[in-house]
Amino acid sequence: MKVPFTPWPAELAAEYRKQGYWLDLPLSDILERQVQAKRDAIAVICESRQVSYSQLDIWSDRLANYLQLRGLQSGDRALVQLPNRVEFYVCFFALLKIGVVPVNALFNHGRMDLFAYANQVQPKLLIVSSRHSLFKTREFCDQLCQAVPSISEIVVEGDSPFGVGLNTILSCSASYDAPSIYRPKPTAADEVAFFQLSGGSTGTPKLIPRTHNDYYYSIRQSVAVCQWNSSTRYLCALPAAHNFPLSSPGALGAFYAGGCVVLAPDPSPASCFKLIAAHQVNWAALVPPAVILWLEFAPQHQEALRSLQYLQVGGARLSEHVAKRVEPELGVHLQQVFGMAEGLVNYTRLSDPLALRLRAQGRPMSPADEIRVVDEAGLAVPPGQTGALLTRGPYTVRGYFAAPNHNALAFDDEGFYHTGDLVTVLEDGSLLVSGRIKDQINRGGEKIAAQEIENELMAHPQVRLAALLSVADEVMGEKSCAVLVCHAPVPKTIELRKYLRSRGVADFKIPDRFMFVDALPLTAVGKVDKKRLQSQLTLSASADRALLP
Ligand code: OOB
Repeated sequence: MKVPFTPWPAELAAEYRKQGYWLDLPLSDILERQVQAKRDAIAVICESRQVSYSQLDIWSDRLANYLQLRGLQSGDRALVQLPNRVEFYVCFFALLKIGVVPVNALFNHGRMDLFAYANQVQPKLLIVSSRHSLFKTREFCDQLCQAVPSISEIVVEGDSPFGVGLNTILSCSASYDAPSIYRPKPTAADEVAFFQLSGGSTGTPKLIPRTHNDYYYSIRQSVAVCQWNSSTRYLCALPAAHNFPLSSPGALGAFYAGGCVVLAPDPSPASCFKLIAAHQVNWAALVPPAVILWLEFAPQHQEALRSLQYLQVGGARLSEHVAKRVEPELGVHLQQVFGMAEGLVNYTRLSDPLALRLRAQGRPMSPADEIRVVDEAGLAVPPGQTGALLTRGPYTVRGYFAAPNHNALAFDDEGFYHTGDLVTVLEDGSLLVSGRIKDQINRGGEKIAAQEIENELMAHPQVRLAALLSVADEVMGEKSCAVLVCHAPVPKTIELRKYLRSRGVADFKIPDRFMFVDALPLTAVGKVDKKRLQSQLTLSASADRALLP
């Protein structure tokens, strides 16, 4: 059974093929072509393991065969949550090979997120890691299986008292090598390959169906723009499943170019600097808060960064003040990246003058990316003025998975995706990101949908009204602040945090601050007036006085 998605109009699809954007090749071709071209080259370095392209292929074949023997079929869905280890790519390619469509949850996602994804896609297969606190015992897994009865197969990375061990499958050559059992008819490239995760602004996280054709194009075009080749040694320190380190150009770009991916467990300088030195890394990608940590750490460790030539920064706005320090203090060339899991990715070009690379967040990577910047009435604003960014193109999706009501708001009649970002277009087409109209907090690149947390807070018996807002933070860029109207006795913040955790809210989504007020400003129709509240909060923060009357 095919996974449904909103297709591109037929005449545009034909045009994308004609222009060579869509090649009608499955994403698994990325691995296959390197197995042909340079099978013994190292594809991934993960701790002490140096894994060649052919090893990646053999392992993903074994897992594909195993899953096929267990009855998984093209069109079935999987929920995968793995840390930054080579097993992530093994699973990614194995599932591509048999056409099983995964949601790759980020490793810091919590119970609430996993339930929401599983409920939406009804997976047959769960691939998780016992390195995650939720999967050290079988308790949560049992709850998930009970709530989502479609789950029939559980594979666990790491030592585990439940499920089938991933390493057992990968090392079992006798059972799963013999002439590839799977070799299914290749998945059509205009079908869904996997789901990306939306940063979200609504109550339930939205899933983004990415097709082989559109995603493969975004990878090839990223590789071209960033001029990657087989000498590229890319440090993957951001969560491997995120669109930025996966495809911008990310690990898949490195594989496509025949380069090497060096996996770091996290982006801290303590984890990354020694890996950069040990493996002669020349490209890395970070979110702005990690850049600040690198800048602090660098003076005593300058030697470690000798091989690093390019540093990509994206996921959240990099302040010009921090941007200015990057090249002289880290000795690298800065590239800003403004992308989104829905598609559009903007890069500053390697040849852009420094002043532009410090100021702008890049320009669309494809000549076929269409950009509109509009005012509140939906009318185009002149260049140089700020407006809401809309986009469509050969790798920007036309709809979220199974979300017709939200799609009607997020995509217009002409298929433009309303990104929720406020931008200014410069003369050369570069974009400056100046703000946001979507109800989201961008906490150092990690996105929090305000409504999701407000709903959780309002489920607390003492909370009458809740609004989650963004507050400026020097390191994180933004942090979250919950403004609450409560019944007496007002709950303690420690209790509210505990309560949210007990409901499965991931740590990074727990409000950094709480404020208790008597009333919240309301709009004419009686909804919380978040715009007014946000400006009151911003004003009071800058004047450093009490928040609200
Ligand atoms: C990336 O993807 P998502 O889906 O986690 O988040 C997308 C949103 C954008 O709509 C924008 O609000 C924000 O994150 N954003 C930036 C930014 N890059 C992303 N805001 C300001 N400056 C930037 N450079 O975050 C993502 C996907 C692919 C590549 C890079 C980032």
